[in-house]
Amino acid sequence: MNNLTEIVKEQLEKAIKDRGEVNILVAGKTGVGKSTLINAVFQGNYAETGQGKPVTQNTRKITKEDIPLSIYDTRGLELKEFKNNLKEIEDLVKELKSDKDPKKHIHAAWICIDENSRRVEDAEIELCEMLSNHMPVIGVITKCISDNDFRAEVQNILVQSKNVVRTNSISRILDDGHVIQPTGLENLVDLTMEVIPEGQQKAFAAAQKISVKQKLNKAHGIVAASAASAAATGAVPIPFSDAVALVPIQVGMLASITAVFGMEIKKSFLATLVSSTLTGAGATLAGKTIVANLLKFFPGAGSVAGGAISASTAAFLTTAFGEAYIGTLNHLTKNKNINEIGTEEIIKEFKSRLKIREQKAVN
Ligand SMILES: Nc1nc2c(ncn2[C@@H]2O[C@H](COP(=O)(O)OP(=O)(O)O)[C@@H](O)[C@H]2O)c(=O)[nH]1
Ligand SMILES: [Mg+2]
Repeated sequence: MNNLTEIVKEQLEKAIKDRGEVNILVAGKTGVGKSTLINAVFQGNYAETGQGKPVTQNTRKITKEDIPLSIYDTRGLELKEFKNNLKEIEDLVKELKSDKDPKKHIHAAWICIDENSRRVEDAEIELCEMLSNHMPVIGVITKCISDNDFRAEVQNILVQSKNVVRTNSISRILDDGHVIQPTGLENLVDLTMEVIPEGQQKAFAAAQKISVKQKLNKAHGIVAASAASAAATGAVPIPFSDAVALVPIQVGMLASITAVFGMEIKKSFLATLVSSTLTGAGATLAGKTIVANLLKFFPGAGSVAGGAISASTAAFLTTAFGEAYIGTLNHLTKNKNINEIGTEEIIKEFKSRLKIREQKAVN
């Protein structure tokens, strides 16, 4: 298959599938700050996208197009009939868990408790006990101002929880003029990443907007895996004419990095990115052009003998190409939301990073 359009389409589908999906249950009394927390942590204003789909009397499933996350928003813990409510939640959790596809399971739960209440309710204790039989549970103290040992108390009471995190989702000015900044959100993201299954981690890294570090971690992993595939292609030196085999690897790598950064990826964007750096214009790919382009960007790459590149050179070129792309997205997301960055801007930055390397190596 030598057609770039087809390669892009196929690799894009693969990248999205490989990123997977993650489902988080967020529970707590009405008013504790669940919606505010969800909006502070995740891309896409989940809590503002209407009501979501009711799945039990007090639980709604909220999804957003292009974001690989579903939130199960659970209310009604303050009601007298909370035991019924708990039973409904457990039935739902068990039903989802019985699905063979791990994408359907709920992968972690956040039980939210308002710090100002200074109290853990029976409903929250029972919910934690029940949920922890099915998934990792994290206690989230919301609207935090001063701890006064409340965190330790919650940790003692919610014994089955993996951890208890103090958070504040929005900045707020107190009566005395003191400003309380958002806190604890990165900690919550890091701890959640630790407890969810490996297969959900890329989706979680993509969906959250708090930690660039988590996105970078996953992106570097993608580059390493792609470099290994490139090396495998060249177990014996790859003749230039066969270097076309590297294109799906490179395209897949760029698609996966884009996906893990949580950016909407369009076919046209990827095709332009690849053709303007790697393959040149034209639908038919030539191995010679690809190698020439890669070597132009990374002239110190290694052995190129007899019209072939070695496995380690293929791996090196793939790593360098991928890392330049990670650097591009990392740089551009410093001042802008990922989905506000234009295609031209990304291509310009990516090319300039490749050029910088080219010049460095020459001088
Ligand atoms: N200061 C502060 N206020 C918050 C925080 N989270 C929520 N709130 C406020 O508490 C109220 C209820 O929040 P909401 O997210 O709707 O609660 P939910 O019913 O649990 O979804 C709103 O007025 C929020 O602005 C927080 O972390 N800090
Ligand atoms: Mg709400």
